[in-house]
Amino acid sequence: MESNYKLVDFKTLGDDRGSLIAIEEGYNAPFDIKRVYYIFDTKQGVERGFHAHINLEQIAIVVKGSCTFVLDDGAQREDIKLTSPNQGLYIKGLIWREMKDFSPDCVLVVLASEHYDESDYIRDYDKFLKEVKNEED
Ligand code: T46
Repeated sequence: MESNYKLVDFKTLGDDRGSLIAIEEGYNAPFDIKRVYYIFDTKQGVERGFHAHINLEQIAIVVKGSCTFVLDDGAQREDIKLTSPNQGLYIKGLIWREMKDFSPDCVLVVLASEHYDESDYIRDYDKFLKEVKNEED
């Protein structure tokens, strides 16, 4: 089965003035981008997330600093540390996510395929496991 998350590399454009990365829907973003949000000034020791989404597709990019995503597909958990604006973490559907180890300067930008909709969130881990099982049956 194809994984519901993967790291994607972005081509760095630039010249002697510095670097630039462009993300365009249908090119290096595999969905229509309806929403952009960013997380910054995260206090030391804070952990965020602790939910899954039913349908949402997202690309998370650390444009400055670093943080770690813990991704859980209901069978396995994996830590993915994001440290570079050249890489994005693509996540779709039923993946439980937690974010931790934010550096004080971390700016985490997220591109999303849908407008904000609280009904797309599963914030209870047991409910998430049940949804994964339903999807498999
Ligand atoms: C995700 C991870 C990576 C809005 O009003 N609009 C928005 O677009 C978002 C993303 C959040 N909110 C409100 C909802 C909450 O009252 O902002 C507050 C904080 O959101 P939340 O606690 O869901 O933040 P995180 O960091 O736990 O999760 C966020 C995204 O919500 C989520 O989709 O995948 O980042």
